[in-house]
Formats: sequence, structure tokens, C-alpha cells
Amino acid sequence: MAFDLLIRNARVATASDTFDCDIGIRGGRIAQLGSGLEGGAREIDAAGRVVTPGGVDAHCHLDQPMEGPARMADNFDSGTRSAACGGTTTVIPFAAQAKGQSLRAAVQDYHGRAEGRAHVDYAFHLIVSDPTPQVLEEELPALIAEGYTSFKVYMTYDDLKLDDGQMLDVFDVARRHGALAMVHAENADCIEWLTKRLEALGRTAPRFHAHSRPMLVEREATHRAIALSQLVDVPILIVHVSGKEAIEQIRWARAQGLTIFAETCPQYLFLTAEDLGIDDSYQGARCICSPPPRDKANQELIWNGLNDGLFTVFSSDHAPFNYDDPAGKKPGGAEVPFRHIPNGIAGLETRLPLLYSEGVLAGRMTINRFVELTATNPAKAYGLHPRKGTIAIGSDADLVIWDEREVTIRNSQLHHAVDYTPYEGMHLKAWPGLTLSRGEVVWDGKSLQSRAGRGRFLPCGTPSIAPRRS
Ligand code: DUC
Ligand code: ZN
Ligand code: ZN
Repeated sequence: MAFDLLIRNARVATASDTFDCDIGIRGGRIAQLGSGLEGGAREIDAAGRVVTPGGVDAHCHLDQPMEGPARMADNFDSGTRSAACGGTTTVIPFAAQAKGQSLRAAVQDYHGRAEGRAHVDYAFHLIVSDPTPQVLEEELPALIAEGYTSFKVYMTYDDLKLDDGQMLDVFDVARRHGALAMVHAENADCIEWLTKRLEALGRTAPRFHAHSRPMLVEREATHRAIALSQLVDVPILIVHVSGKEAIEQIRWARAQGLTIFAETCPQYLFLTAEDLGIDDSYQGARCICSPPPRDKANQELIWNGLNDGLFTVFSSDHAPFNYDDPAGKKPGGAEVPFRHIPNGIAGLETRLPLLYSEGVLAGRMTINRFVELTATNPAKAYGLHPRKGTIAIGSDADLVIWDEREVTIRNSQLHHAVDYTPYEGMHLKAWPGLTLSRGEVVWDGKSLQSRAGRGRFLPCGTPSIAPRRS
């Protein structure tokens, strides 16, 4: 037999083209693209349905060690299982350094958490929270050379944040060693100052989380991160951009010729600050994430940025905490002031169906732009292309066949370990009918077909991407 698997009658969409063909798969890779291929040990008829590359979710948090009592609901098993069922075949979560910990130890610990559990392939970003001379001069350069070529720095959160000098030091390592720095841009002092004032007024319900993190604090930090990257002369990527004011800073930077990449996430398209509550109900804790969702007008600006090239990647920022859980949104079992509520919402499984349905099928975005944002660009930005993120001869056979059908999102039908989804009840027009990972069916449209431990670790190469000029 010429192929282990032959997918017939596919309407293939890549970041650049859409065409009809058969896909011949051998040894987990795409071996041939063409019409009338013969000789598959197994055949699947796509019957003209759209086939895209499996998604690359370049920003998700799985089993990340947390300060107690918080604990993430998803480990590598449940998180990557839900990824597969939502069409995502590569995830890049974060090996997070705790202050005082060596970066190498954080990476080793994180491998232990992933080992034997992943359903799809995975790489690691690093989180650098303690850039000691040892980290900057030895650990980080060595880890970059071993395939950990991207790292996130935080401008907020006491246990993670860096000052400007530390950010410059980390950016300088990225420049000298060809890595990509990702930045969580919010001004920590402004947030603390606002939080204390809200608390003094008794405004501690979940909805006040959004009041403590207005767009100004994101704008200021975004501008500062851009200035620091300009000083070092290195590209950076601003993660989870929420709306107008950060967008304006990034557009300004691009107009100066600076290489600034940007990422946004489903919560900034489909949620608003009202989802954190219009009264003091605790339910709004479900949608607490940072930066917070904004309003309808900002959602439109995010859609525009997705279309015109402002955004390079669309990630879930899956940060899974149960609602009804002492380790989740109710720390210690209590309804607590917003500052103590873990930040983050789940989204690995719903990322692609939301954007396919509300973007592509609603006529807001071409299928090619969808592929670019959700698979090709993240694979390029983090050094996994062309093995991942495209449909080409030699690439891994990571594919999604799309079923265009009515779907109502129900948490009971998702595969993560979180006890809610912020998108409960949303009506979509599509869902992956089949997900293939390295030529193996991991989701058949009805049930998981995978097994924990089949996913492999992917060392990343040098980031290879340029911002699209709009
Ligand atoms: N930042 C993230 O990247 N994820 C979850 C929460 C946060 O603040
Ligand atoms: Zn962040
Ligand atoms: Zn995140």
C-alpha cells in the first residue's frame, strides 16, 4: 500500500490557498497531495468538507504549579484530550520558574507533569520570574539551544513580575540567542493602587476585578514593553491583548518600524466586562481573567485587528480553574474578594470552533486567515513550522475535517476537567468532525479516540516570522 491512510475529497485550506485534493499519509506525515490518489490501507472520505491544519494553541496553562490553595483543574491528560476534541493538535503551555527556583528545575518538573499524559504533541514556553545571573548567563542560553525558544515575562502579579531592568536583561538574552519574549503587559502598581481603593469602598465583588484593571493599565505597560524592546532592539510578542488602547500602542510601534507581535484570545471576542457581573453576584468569578474582557466596541476592534494583520496569533489562554472548588474560584471554599480569585478561564476545546463559526462562517474572516492565526503563525512564531501548522508534503499529518452543523456549547459535552465553560449555551455552526494527530484519529466527531501518553514533546527551533504589514 502506498499510504497508511488516504483522505479523499478534501477541501484543503492553508494560510495561503484553498484547493480540492486527496491527502496521502504515511508514517504519520503527509506523503502526497493530489487528485485520484490510490492505495490507502485505510480511507476516509472527506466528501468535500473543509480540511485545515490541526490547531496550534500557543498559549495555554496546564498543571502549572500555583501558590496554594489554587490548583489548575486540567493536567496534561484532561487538557490535551480537550484540545484534540476541539481540533487542536499541538499545545504550548508554560514551564514556570518560581522565584528562587532554577529554570532548569522548573523545566524538569514540568516534563514530569507531561510525561505519559499528553494526547497530542506539546512544546514548552518558559516563564522567567527570577532572572538571576545564573539564569541569564547559563540556564536560559542552554535551554534555548535545547529547544525552549520562547519565554514569557510578567509585568504584574507579585510572585511573577519583573521590573524594567530585569525585562531588559531577559530581552537581551532573547536578542543574543534568537528567542522570542512574550509579555503580559499590565501595570502592577496601578492595579494594586486601584484594588486598595476599591477594597476601602467595600467594592470587592467579582465585577470589580474589571474596574481594577482598566485599559489604561494595559496601555501603559504595553507602551513600556515596546520601549524596552526598542532599547534592546529585539522583537517581542504582547500576549492576550484585550482592546483599543493596547492595540493603538502596537499600531504606533509598527508604524515606527518596530517588530512587535500581538496575540488575542476568544474571551476578547465573545465576553464583556458584564460577564463578570452587573450586580455583586459571585457567579461573575467564572469570567475573571486578566486583562479582563472589555465591551462590544472593543470586540469589534479585536475582530478588525484579527483581519488586518495586527494580530499574529489567536490562542486560548486556557487557564483552568473550577468554579465550585476550594482550589478554584472559591479559595478555601469561600466567596472571597476579587483580588484572591484565581485569574483565568478555560478555552482549549472551544477556541477553534468559536473562530471557525463566528469568524469564517459568519463572513468576518477568510478560511485562510483562520488557518494563519490558529495554526501556521503560531507554528512559525515558536519554531515548529513546517512540521506543524500547515498542510504540505513532509509536514506532520495533523488535520481537522470540519462538520458544518448546529452545535450548542454545553460544558457537559466538553472534555476538560473544569466544571463550567464561559460559553455555555452559545450556538455555533461547526465543530471538528475528525481530528488527526500524526495520521492517527484522536477525535471522530463523537468521542475521544486517543490515549494518554501518545503525545510527544517537540523541541522548538528558531522563531521564523515577520509581522504582516496591513
Ligand atoms: N495571564 C495569563 O496569561 N493567563 C491567565 C491569567 C493571566 O493573568
Ligand atoms: Zn498573562
Ligand atoms: Zn496565560
